[in-house]
Parts: sequence; C-alpha cells; structure tokens
Amino acid sequence: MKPQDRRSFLNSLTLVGLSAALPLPALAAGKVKPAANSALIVVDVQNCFVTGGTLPVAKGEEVVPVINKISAAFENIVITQDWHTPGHASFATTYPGKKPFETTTLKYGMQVLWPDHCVQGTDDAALHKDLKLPTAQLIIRKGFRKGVDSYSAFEEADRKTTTGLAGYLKARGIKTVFVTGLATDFCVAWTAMDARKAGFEAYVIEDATRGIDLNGSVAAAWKQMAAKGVRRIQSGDIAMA
Ligand code: VGL
Ligand code: ZN
Repeated sequence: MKPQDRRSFLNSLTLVGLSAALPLPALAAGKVKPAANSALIVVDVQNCFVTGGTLPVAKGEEVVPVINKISAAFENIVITQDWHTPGHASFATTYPGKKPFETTTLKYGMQVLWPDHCVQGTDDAALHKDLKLPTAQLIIRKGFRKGVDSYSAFEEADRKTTTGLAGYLKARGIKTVFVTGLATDFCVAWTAMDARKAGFEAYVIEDATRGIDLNGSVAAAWKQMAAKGVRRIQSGDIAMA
C-alpha cells in the first residue's frame, strides 16, 4: 500500500468508528417535529418560581433560554400564570399554626400548603423578564379563585371546574401539546396528565422544566406521567428546522 492510500484507509476507519459511536437521538431521523396542530405550553415561568421569588424552584431560571430557543419550532404557544388571591386557600399563612410544605384537607381533598406566592398583580407573579415569546397567543391564569388551587392548566383542584384551555385548544384544531416550565412535579405534571385526560397527545420536555421535589415528588411525577402516556423528551429531540 502506498503511503497516501494508507492514510485514506486510516481516515475511513476513523469515520466508521465515529459514526458507530454516535447516539441515535443525534440523528435527524430521531427528532420530533412539532406540526401545525401542535402547541407549546409554557407553565408558570414567573418570578415567584425562580431564584429570589417567594416559592423558588432550584435553578428554575435555567428553563428560560431553553424555552426561548425551542419556541421557534412552534406555531402555537400558550403561556400559563399561577395567579392567586391574597389569603389564598393554598397559602400556609391562611391557617393559624400551619407551616409551608405541610398539608391540610380542603373540601376537594388534600392540599399542600405553600408560602404566599404569585399574588395577582404583583411583580412576583409577573412572567420572567428574559422569557421572550412574542408569538405566544394566549396567557391562561389559574388558581385565581380564593378557595380552590389549580396546578393544572386544564382543570382546577376541585377536579370539576375547567379553565377553558381544552376547549380553546380543540377549537383551534390542536392535537398535541409539548409542556415545559415550572414545576415539573406540580403544575407541569398535572398539566401534562390532564392534557392526556382531555384527549391530547402530550410530551414533557424534561430539560425545559425544573422540579420542587418534596419527598421524591419529581420521580413520582415522572412515573405517574408515564402511566398516563405522557412522553418524556429533551429539547435536543425537537427538530428546529
Ligand atoms: C406550583 C406549587 C404551588 C407550580 C404552583 O407552578 O408548580 N407549585 N403553585
Ligand atoms: Zn400556586
């Protein structure tokens, strides 16, 4: 073998070795392409849930650049805002002697008690300033009834009152939702599971979420979501072109 032939033989070996080592999701064929009948749902990316807020989710702000980036792949974008009254039923301060992260029983069942957070009209309840979603079409506010919480963007915690989101999405012909935001184990998980219940195909983009994680609630939420047919993907799995 001549020296130049030997070099190209070695080069071809290296290329084969490299491509065999490439993980499958890196290939375009493994990507998920949001269709015109898909919607991105951006859950509660508000000051209250990031560093410096009243109910901070660890590293909550890290979802912002990820969501901004993937938003370009979506024609339809819905934003949600946790939007509580002062003295809300989900606030520990509403119950003398109760502390945040304890639970109580309300008419509709068990309620985790939270620090006062996302009070209507406050800066704490505003969307994160770096969230850049100029093409978003709807902001849906939830948890605005004093006596009823709402983790889900579809249905309040009494499991009877609808927010109207399923009707809105259906009226617009949406079939698939991609859920992102805060917090993985509460509002994101409940929103994704209720999307399934309402008949939508549902994905959660894991690296576009962060969790609160009370006693293993993040792992529990992923299990429950899987059981309901929610698909767990990463932002890199979204086809951007
Ligand atoms: C949330 C707890 C209380 C959430 C909202 O956005 O996940 N969690 N309110
Ligand atoms: Zn809340």
